[in-house]
Amino acid sequence: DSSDITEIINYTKSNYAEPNPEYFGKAKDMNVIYLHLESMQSFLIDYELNGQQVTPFLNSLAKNENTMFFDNFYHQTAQGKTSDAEFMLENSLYGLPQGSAFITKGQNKYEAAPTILKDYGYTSAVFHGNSGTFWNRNIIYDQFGYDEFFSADSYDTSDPKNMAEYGLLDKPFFEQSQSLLETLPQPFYTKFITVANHFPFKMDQDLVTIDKATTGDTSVDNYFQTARYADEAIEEFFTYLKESGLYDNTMIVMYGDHYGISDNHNRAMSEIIGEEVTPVVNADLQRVPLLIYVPGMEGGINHTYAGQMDLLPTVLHLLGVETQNNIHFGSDILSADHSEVIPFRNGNFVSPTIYSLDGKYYDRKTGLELDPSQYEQAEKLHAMVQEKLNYSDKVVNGDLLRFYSKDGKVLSE
Ligand code: GP9
Ligand code: MN
Repeated sequence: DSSDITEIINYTKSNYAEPNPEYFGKAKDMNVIYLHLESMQSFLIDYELNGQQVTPFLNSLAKNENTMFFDNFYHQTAQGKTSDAEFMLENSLYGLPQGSAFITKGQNKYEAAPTILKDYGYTSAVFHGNSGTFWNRNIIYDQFGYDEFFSADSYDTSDPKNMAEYGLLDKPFFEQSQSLLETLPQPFYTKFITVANHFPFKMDQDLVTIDKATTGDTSVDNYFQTARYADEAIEEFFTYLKESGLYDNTMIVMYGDHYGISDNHNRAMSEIIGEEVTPVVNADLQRVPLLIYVPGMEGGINHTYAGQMDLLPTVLHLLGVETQNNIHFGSDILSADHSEVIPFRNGNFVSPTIYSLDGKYYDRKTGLELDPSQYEQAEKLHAMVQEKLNYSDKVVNGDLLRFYSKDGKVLSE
């Protein structure tokens, strides 16, 4: 009931991270474009396969002077996969331990990014070349406050050559999205969901521009071809953004949604990365790229530990939007108060010092099990992670945002 929300507000307020004055409002009034990079993992950045870069365009962006590249950014998804990633970045609430909140909590009340930004004059839209009912998107996007959802019906999907298993291939998708994007009044808040780099990473061999890997594990070997295709599609979209002028007044956020290669493929992955996939290495394989481009912002490589839960407060602060009254369980990555303990949905966590993985603690530096003298610190972090997940679950399971109003006051039933 509404007393629960008071407890939650006290919790999120005590975890609030003040914006960094150096970055607050750096993207004020700019458009926002999110590029949802299906199954893109961080190990691909600067990886060379047979002497060739797999993602040359993303690699160049990671070094772009106005782009910040976060190389310790973790996905925090569970069974809800893509939908969990979206759920977190729109709400800074955790997905559920089982199933997909998009499906089971599609009718909840939310205070999501599109709703927050409406007060700042933003129009919002999602672009995705798959059926609108997939992951229950057509229902939950309304609850998030999205003005438009351009799904498969808005695209020409008649040429089978243009189709991937989950909808329109990325190149025709971005190309056809241009005229749809131009219908939106500015400033806009938008998200483009790609699909070509999706398990099992099969692609028409006429479209590939890089050889497969040769581990003998088909999904791993194919992964490089679809990732390269996605990289080229993003580059084409950037070319359009530059030509249309949007590049000069748009913040572009690119994030990998979750792993592409599961731990069923550790044998082949150890061949790819040249080391054994230990528990700690496996945890680090859950890193996904995060790149934030803001015109005029000083970029660089940022090593801060962070996760998908942290995106919303980070993006809102860049837009100059205060969040101290919001119920967010992540924290602004650029803030001095940002928490570098990154929970996974199963209660595991990573941090710059200690990893907690399936009931064991590890020293991040050595990759070995933690010395018992440090258990106390680890237990503390463990309890903190559990508490955070529990509070977030309370909000989602109890539909508690019904009792929340945006000025931070509690509404009665
Ligand atoms: C489908 C796409 C894939 O529309 O977003 O979702 P996933 O299988 O990655 O969760
Ligand atoms: Mn996905």
